[in-house]
Amino acid sequence: MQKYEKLDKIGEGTYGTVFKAKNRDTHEIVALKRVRLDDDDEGVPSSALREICLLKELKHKNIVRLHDVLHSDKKLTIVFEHCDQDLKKYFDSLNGEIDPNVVKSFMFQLLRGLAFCHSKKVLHRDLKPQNLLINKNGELKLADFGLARAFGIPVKCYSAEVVTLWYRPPDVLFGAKLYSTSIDMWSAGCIFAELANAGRPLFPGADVDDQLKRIFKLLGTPTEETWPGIGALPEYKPFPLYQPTMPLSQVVPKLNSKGRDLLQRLLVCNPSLRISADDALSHVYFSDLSPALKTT
Ligand code: Z3R
Repeated sequence: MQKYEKLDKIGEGTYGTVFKAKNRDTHEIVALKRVRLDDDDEGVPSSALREICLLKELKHKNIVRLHDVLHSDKKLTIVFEHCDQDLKKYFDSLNGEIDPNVVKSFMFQLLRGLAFCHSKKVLHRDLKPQNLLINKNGELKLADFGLARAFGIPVKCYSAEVVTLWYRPPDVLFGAKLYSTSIDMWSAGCIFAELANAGRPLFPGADVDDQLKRIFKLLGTPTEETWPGIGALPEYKPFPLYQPTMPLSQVVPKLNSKGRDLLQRLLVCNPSLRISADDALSHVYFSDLSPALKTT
């Protein structure tokens, strides 16, 4: 830890506090994430350490680089690339307006980061605006990839803040334990709608029941016909049979019809029918994205 000079606190994540810091030798600015585990006295499980070390190899322009893992005195600090701000803070600066080209660019970069990690069989499992980081030059990077598998997703953050349910798909809300890449695609859909609405969350549920009710009221309640096996999920309970009500044109009025089509393919209750990150990147919504952005 002598290697880094701690500067200001930049965030409170699910697993611990994030600080801006400077490498004393290279003067490089980094983000230090001090991970606190439920059972601090037990030290860091070796399985978690192995998982985290594997994440050092996950190198992509849309993934926040994991530079180093510091483990001493049973404490764990992860050294990440530093970015200017997170998407949550960016939303707060918007005053309710966002350029549709920025929505498209951020969404493309989010999907490109997801496609890369999914191709390596790494899931995020807790995507939300707070772990999407952006730089002044318009780059977007996904933070905390793979940490959920290493540490699990707690009910409460270490700071006693409740972990948000807003980006969780219905299969996970019904207790599905066999996670697949489709979990991140649902979260990407929720974030897409939130981007298009300049930071207004799509499904701001207060608890699991309220979360599912908000989803089904918009998309219609799934049945054994639309989602075979739904009734066998560990925490399944029946809901009123809502019919899809509002057209998406009223939910995301600023998003064009191509964007709404992509959103519709992300927000599919049956996880096996949700679009993949690779297919989403080829969607016609992105056909007019500036070629410079597609290659950077
Ligand atoms: C890695 C992991 C989590 C975070 C990292 C890097 N950087 C973060 S959170 C961050 C957050 C801000 S600036 C940098 S904020 O000022 O917008 N809250």
